[in-house]
Amino acid sequence: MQIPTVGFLASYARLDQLPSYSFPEVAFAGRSNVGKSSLINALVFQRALAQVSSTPGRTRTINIYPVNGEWMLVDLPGYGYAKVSKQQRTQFRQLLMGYLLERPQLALACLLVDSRHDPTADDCALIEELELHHRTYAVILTKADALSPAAVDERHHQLRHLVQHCTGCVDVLVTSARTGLGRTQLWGCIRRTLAQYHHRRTST
Ligand SMILES: Nc1nc2c(ncn2[C@@H]2O[C@H](COP(=O)(O)OP(=O)(O)OP(=O)(O)O)[C@@H](O)[C@H]2O)c(=O)[nH]1
Ligand SMILES: [Mg+2]
Repeated sequence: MQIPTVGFLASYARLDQLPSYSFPEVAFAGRSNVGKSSLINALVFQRALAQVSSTPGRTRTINIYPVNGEWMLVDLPGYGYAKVSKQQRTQFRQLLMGYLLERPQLALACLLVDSRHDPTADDCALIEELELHHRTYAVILTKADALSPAAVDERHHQLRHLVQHCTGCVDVLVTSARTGLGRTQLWGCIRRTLAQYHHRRTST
């Protein structure tokens, strides 16, 4: 695979600060500590493009990374982190949901779910919201290296079953940022979705 050219555009703490270009965006969302920033780094073969931390709640802004001058990778703040104030949690949630449900440039939302655990109530609520808003999304299981292949298969089956009637879900993928598992499949999913996004825009 050709190594992509990736940069850093900026971090945004407010929705009204986001740029209004015509580049499509692929965003990584999911509960705090699920591995969003790590998977972004693995996807583009970088060690420290997006900040990774063992402390949950690390990513607090919307961070945008241009890829090959063609599209934007977007790292989002995580949800479900208990150790922030109620006011901060509401703020993060408004930023996240405002972005995921209303951003016109969003071509694909990658919803990351920890393969070691059942999807949380927040994960399921987000899937419902994405469906209601007719967004295109993929469910991405993370940290598959931490489980046996049989347990990963079981979780994969569970998540495919969960979204079997969802019209906006284009894929359910198994990944590990640590081993690179699923990277090729994730690239395939992104390429297909971007092609469809361009097709939709030029045919309307
Ligand atoms: N075993 C394993 N651990 C991982 C993997 N990906 C991430 N981690 C670990 O999970 C922790 C959180 O990773 P991050 O990438 O910072 O997670 P995040 O979702 O961006 O977290 P927030 O920004 O806090 O929402 C770190 O300790 C990572 O080393 C993986 O594929 N396998
Ligand atoms: Mg992060």
